[in-house]
Amino acid sequence: LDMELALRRALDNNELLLYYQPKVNLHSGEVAGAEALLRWQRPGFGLVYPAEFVPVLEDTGLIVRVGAWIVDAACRQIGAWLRSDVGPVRVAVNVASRQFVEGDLELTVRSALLRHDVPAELLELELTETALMSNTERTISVLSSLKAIGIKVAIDDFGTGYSSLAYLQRFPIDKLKIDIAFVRDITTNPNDAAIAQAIISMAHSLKLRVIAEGVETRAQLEYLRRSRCDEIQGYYFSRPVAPADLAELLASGRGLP
Ligand code: G
Ligand code: G
Ligand code: MN
Ligand code: NA
Repeated sequence: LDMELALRRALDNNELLLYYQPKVNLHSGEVAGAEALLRWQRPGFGLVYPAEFVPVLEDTGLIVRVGAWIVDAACRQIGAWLRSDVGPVRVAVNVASRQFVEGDLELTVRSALLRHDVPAELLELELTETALMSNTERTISVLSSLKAIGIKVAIDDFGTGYSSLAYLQRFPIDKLKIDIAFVRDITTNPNDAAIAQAIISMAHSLKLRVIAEGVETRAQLEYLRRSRCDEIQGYYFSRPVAPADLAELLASGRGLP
């Protein structure tokens, strides 16, 4: 309850902020965009990570208001970069199931793009398989409208839910994000490697792009590159960083060695 009250205040007091973790294209070695990740600068507690409070946001329904703030903050950042030396950066935002059902996600996204004068192509939404499956009709309808204006859609934590790729094909999606669970031991566990490779090849057959998350080592990266994975994200290249640090990284032109 304390946490819920504190979170209600957090939004009004500007205590929430977004960090950005770069995604790298495995074919070109260049930064392909970034994922926005929520942080809470909680007075007296320091920087608090989402594992500690996103579940509370979801359980209380606060995620709908906070989620709208996240979309707006991400678009504001995209716009600021776009009109600076940094240039266009595609940013992925995590969206929770309740945002599709209780909030007007389509209006939220459209107004944020308009307000910050940002092309839809620079915004990507990440949603989990579970979110996709929990309110199928409503979710498909919202995603279709957003896709029609140019928004990209990725399925997060892929492989941990219960959807088949054949079923997923019915949804307007562009990309699959292989869950960290299959990446962690990809070079040592043949089962994980087989699952990752199956996801990559089936995704490509369905004309979807594939990104692997949680890449921490050169060996994992090379394995994924040999498996024709399109992008990676993980501590090996960069942790999630503050906006100024991402801008600096982009300005340096740093890519994969
Ligand atoms: O940044 P970190 O690795 O601690 O994130 C942990 C979890 O919190 C991830 O599953 C991530 O999807 C979730 N998360 C982070 N930022 C957001 C956000 O902006 N919205 C939602 N719904 N979840 C988020
Ligand atoms: O939205 P999603 O569940 O994909 O959130 C990504 C989460 O994974 C974030 O909490 C982020 O901090 C975390 N993460 C990103 N890269 C790595 C990594 O290389 N290793 C580990 N263990 N976690 C990572
Ligand atoms: Mn994500
Ligand atoms: Na994920």
